[in-house]
Amino acid sequence: MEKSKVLVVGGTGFIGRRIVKASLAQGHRTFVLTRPEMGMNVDKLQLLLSFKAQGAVLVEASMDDHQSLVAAVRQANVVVSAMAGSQLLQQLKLLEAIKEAGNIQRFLPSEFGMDPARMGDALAPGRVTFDDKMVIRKAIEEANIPHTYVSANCFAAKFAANLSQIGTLFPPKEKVGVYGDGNVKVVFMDEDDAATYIIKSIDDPRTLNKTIYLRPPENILSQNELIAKWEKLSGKVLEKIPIPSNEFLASMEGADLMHQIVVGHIHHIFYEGCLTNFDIGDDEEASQLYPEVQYTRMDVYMERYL
Ligand code: GFR
Repeated sequence: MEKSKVLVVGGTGFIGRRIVKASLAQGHRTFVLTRPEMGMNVDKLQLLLSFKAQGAVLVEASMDDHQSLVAAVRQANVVVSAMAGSQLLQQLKLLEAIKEAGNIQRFLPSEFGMDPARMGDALAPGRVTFDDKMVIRKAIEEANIPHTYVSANCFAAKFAANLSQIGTLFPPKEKVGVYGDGNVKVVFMDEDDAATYIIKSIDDPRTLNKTIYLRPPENILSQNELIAKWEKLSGKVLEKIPIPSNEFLASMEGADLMHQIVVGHIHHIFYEGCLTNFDIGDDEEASQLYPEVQYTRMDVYMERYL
């Protein structure tokens, strides 16, 4: 059987660029949408040129030009969207193009975090991202578009390296804030591994019309376990500052919008345990589907920060 052809939308973003690389690495003919909305972002342009040099085909289209999107979609069998959180609803336009093109065998909308279907009671203002993702899911299902939803949990660059401290990407040097008792289980993912699993799932009949959770067993860790791994690596013991739930939530008051969003998300993940407080049931777990993937453990991931 011929390998599916993949169109990546949002291919220059944090996760999208890794999806492009994984698609090329797994031998798929890979198309990357280039949008005039990019404007003068020269870093994005140069990244696109590097994809082209690696064999990807750049396809020009605009979210505001339906026919250009239809033409782009017609070149592929699979569409993977990694559009940014602020652009999620623009995927409705992409979906219109997929409907008209009629050739798409699988659509993966931009998700790649918590499972939005489980976030119906999420806190404002952070809940907008889950609400938008559910709008897209509803439109996909109403149009009977074959799909796969990927819940990729916590990307390590944003949640492991910083020991989940807000507002920094570096490991803390002296003190670390601990959410509650620090024992709630969270799932951390190497971003490149996430992209590898995402591309593996695109033409797998077992993932058709399902949610696939990236939950490799050795990366299911509590914040305390994550901190202990870093302490062992760095040879330095950190001072632990416990943050009670009510105190943490109170820090939202009067804070800027971005901070309120982050606090809400962290509360769901580290106090409520929204990534691990359910069984996967009839859906699928990636490391079980693809045991051949040697996923990155968090101690190995964090070595680069030493
Ligand atoms: C841990 O510190 C931060 C984390 C930070 O200082 C700034 C941003 C982040 C987070 C965002 C918090 O709102 O990076 C991703 C985002 C949290 C988020 C996680 C949003 C939606 C999700 O589905 C998700 O799944 C784990």
